[in-house]
Amino acid sequence: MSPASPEEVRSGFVALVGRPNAGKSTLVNALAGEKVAIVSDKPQTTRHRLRAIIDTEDAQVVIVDTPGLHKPKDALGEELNRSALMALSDVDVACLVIDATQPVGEGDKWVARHVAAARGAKVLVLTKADVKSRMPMERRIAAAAALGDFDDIVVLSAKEGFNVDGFLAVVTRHLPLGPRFFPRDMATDQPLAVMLAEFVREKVLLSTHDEIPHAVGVGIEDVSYEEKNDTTTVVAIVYVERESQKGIIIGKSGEGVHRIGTEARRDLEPLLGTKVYLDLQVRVKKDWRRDASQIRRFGYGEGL
Ligand SMILES: Nc1nc2c(ncn2[C@@H]2O[C@H](COP(=O)(O)OP(=O)(O)OP(=O)(O)O)[C@@H](O)[C@H]2O)c(=O)[nH]1
Ligand SMILES: [Mg+2]
Repeated sequence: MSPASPEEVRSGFVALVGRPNAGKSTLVNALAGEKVAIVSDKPQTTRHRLRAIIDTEDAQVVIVDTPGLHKPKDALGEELNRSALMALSDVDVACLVIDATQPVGEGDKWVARHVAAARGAKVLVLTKADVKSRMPMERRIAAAAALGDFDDIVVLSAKEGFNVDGFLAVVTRHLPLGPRFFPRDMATDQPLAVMLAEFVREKVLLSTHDEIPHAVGVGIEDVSYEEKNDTTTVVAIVYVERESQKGIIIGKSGEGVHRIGTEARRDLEPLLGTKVYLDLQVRVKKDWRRDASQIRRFGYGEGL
């Protein structure tokens, strides 16, 4: 192979696909070295495709995070799956991300078939290697490896940072030589308003249970900066599907929404680099998850 010219680096796109909760977004953040994707213990946390750009001296790896593939129950679920599968259509490397703590199931087989049909190299990634399990790791690897024909298999823990660099080295090897696709200092392709909305939604996910996390959509209504006190005012609307859900989020004497606001501000301030005043309102938008135009308005799935 001829040596790279100064402008040429290993560059290309690497998609992470897998079942909900496998640890895709946690891996994206570990690779980026900063928070670009939201993470929670609730399935279907990620609702749109997003790119994190990992730039080094001799490579630019664009990691594509996707919504977890699952059996859809509504228009939102269908849109999330569509967006994840579309991400596979034109990447240099397709990674099947499996939670090593869970038995391999029918859902994984279904995802694996889509990965097999992708054009690029195929990498199997077993995450959560830090979690102790009665089944030895060799058997867990063997069960996952039977899902397809993989160019490489990587075992890692995004939470502990174990073998995250190893993963990056493996996928980089599969990328062609070429120009960088993005500016070198760009961490993600997500617009600021999307990140603000997602960071707020993460805090709602972390503080709610049962059906509520899935019923929540967040929109940013206004962002304005005031130099005098170096403060950005963010007006965010948390939408739910029912009055009862609204009450639960707001909580007794507004405690719930207050806590969400405090936690969200902690993430928004480093993102904006200013103090933040967060005006958080909760509104009902009945059955929005069945309304394709509303799903698009939130920017979920393929977005606007
Ligand atoms: N112990 C451990 N937990 C992890 C690891 N990676 C992710 N998790 C946890 O697994 C849960 C799901 O992580 P996410 O990164 O949101 O999973 P995801 O695959 O992006 O999920 P969706 O967006 O719903 O498809 C969270 O509670 C994470 O903290 C890991 O390496 N070790
Ligand atoms: Mg995710």
